[in-house]
Amino acid sequence: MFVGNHSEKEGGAIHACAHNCDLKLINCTFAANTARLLCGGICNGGEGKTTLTNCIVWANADRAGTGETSQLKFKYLIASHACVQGVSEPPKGLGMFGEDPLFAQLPDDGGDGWGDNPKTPDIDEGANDYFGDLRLTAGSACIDAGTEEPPQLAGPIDLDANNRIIGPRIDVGALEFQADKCAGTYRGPLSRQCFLDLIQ
Ligand SMILES: [Ca+2]
Ligand SMILES: [Ca+2]
Ligand SMILES: [Ca+2]
Repeated sequence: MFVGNHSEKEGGAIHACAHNCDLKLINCTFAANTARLLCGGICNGGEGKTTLTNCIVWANADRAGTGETSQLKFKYLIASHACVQGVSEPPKGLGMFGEDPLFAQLPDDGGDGWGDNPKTPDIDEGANDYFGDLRLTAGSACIDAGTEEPPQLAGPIDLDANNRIIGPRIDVGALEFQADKCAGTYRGPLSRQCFLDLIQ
């Protein structure tokens, strides 16, 4: 899980700047990372391959906004079942889809960036950072949308220590959707068992 990281140059979440660096990313979530210049998400600036399997790359931002190029920068990409914001149509988008993952709560940097800016010693810009809740909610296109065979490196449990696979297939992202632990606001069709606390 990579959230709320910032780069003053490129690659807010990851910047692989070595000449020949292969990145292999499996069942990771990259959300709301920022770069002052290019690519708030994952930047592989060299000749190496970027392999993206069952990953979410969403709401990362650079000076151009939050489109596809603000999420990923690469020379060679092998994508499979990857949810990437702003992804363009195939063939460029092969292996990727661009539906909103419907996180429970989006991160929010409070409008003044992530972390404390050392150039303003009187203000702690990190005090208002909120890293969100990046669990999937009902109706998310990432639920059961991972590879047919779960990658071996995904392991038996997710980042919340719940079973890595619930339902017919592994989910896309770092956290498997928990049908009986839905949190936050209901935003999708009621297609599976889901318990909500209703105030009124
Ligand atoms: Ca902040
Ligand atoms: Ca400061
Ligand atoms: Ca699943």
